[in-house]
Amino acid sequence: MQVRRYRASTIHDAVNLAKQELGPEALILSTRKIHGGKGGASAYRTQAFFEIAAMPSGSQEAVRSDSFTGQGLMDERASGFLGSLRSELMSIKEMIFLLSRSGRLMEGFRLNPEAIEVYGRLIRGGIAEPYAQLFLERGGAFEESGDLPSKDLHKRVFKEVSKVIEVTDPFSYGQGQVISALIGPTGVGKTTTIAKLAANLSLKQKKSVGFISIDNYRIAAIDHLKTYAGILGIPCFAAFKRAELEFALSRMKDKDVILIDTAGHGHYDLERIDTLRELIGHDFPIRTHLVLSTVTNELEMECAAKNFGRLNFSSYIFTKTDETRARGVIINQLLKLGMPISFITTGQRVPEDIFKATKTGILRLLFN
Ligand SMILES: Nc1nc2c(ncn2[C@@H]2O[C@H](COP(=O)(O)OP(=O)(O)O)[C@@H](O)[C@H]2O)c(=O)[nH]1
Ligand SMILES: [Mg+2]
Repeated sequence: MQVRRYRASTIHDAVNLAKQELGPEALILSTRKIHGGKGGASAYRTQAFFEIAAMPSGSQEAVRSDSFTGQGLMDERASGFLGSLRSELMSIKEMIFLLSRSGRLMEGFRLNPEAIEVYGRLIRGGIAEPYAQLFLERGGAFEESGDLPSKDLHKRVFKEVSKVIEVTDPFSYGQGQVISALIGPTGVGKTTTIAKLAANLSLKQKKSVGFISIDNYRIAAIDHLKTYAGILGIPCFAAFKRAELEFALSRMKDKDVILIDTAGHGHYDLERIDTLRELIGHDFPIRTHLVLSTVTNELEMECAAKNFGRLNFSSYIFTKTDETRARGVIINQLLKLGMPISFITTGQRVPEDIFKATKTGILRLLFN
């Protein structure tokens, strides 16, 4: 099958022409901007226009022989591009998706065709477009000399991603008792995460653990925590007021770790967030950790982080990573509001579906 070329004043129009003729799954082999004035189709003599090379999907063999004999239409860069296409098998649909988001990256993609594959992985992983571009640039993807094998480019770019990830272990602060409160919007998985943490701390690490619930707005919610407390043999106190919190803490001062479950607040409900701050934000040595679900809309996530910031949280816990492939929202959030990550949860099973945040663990979650 011959490689065909399509010209139009925009890339989208050229892609559409190819799609009409070769079908929706056609493969885009190369794209280039041609500046008007030097011949070419008369309609484009004075203006810049775009030219794409495309072929129907499933005809890679034919193209490979084209490039071996030198009779094909691809230049060196296009065949490099084809290499990345072979591994990714991008359909026109996917290319349109990438091109529509890439804007000025097109020039960079032509300089280094491998970059498009890496870019595709970042975008499909949920990393926002400007950040994907930032990571590519930091990884040297668009430098003329950066014609390194794709594997190296992946490595360099992922290394740049890993540089923005900061991790922390809330349960290794000094020698004394650790008191951790999980805060965050309703339904993100706070209570479930507390149960997972408690099971791992008490069963695996042999630490003594206590629970406090200050879920004072939904009275039934304490039952949820109490159920886990019963199963794990962990004491559980309810505390709605400062005196009750003081009492609970004094009763459990011999525990290695106290985990505090809090009411799920609407993150716009600043009044309730402030009530919680009044209760736990004073002289108690309580560290707060913000629980965010990775399936939450990103603007909402950002807003939740800002509003719960009133409680001076010291780490993020990201939940429900099993429910999305776009886990790059974690990186987007870190770039917007930098803060270390302590834990990631990966499902509903207690206690299995949780892991302590590490740079490699998070990279694996994002790109494997
Ligand atoms: N798929 C998935 N579901 C989770 C995860 N963590 C919690 N959940 C579920 O999310 C729902 C709300 O959890 P819950 O702990 O009650 O949230 P809370 O309101 O923040 O305390 C429950 O059905 C949990 O089983 C997770 O990592 N993955
Ligand atoms: Mg709860």
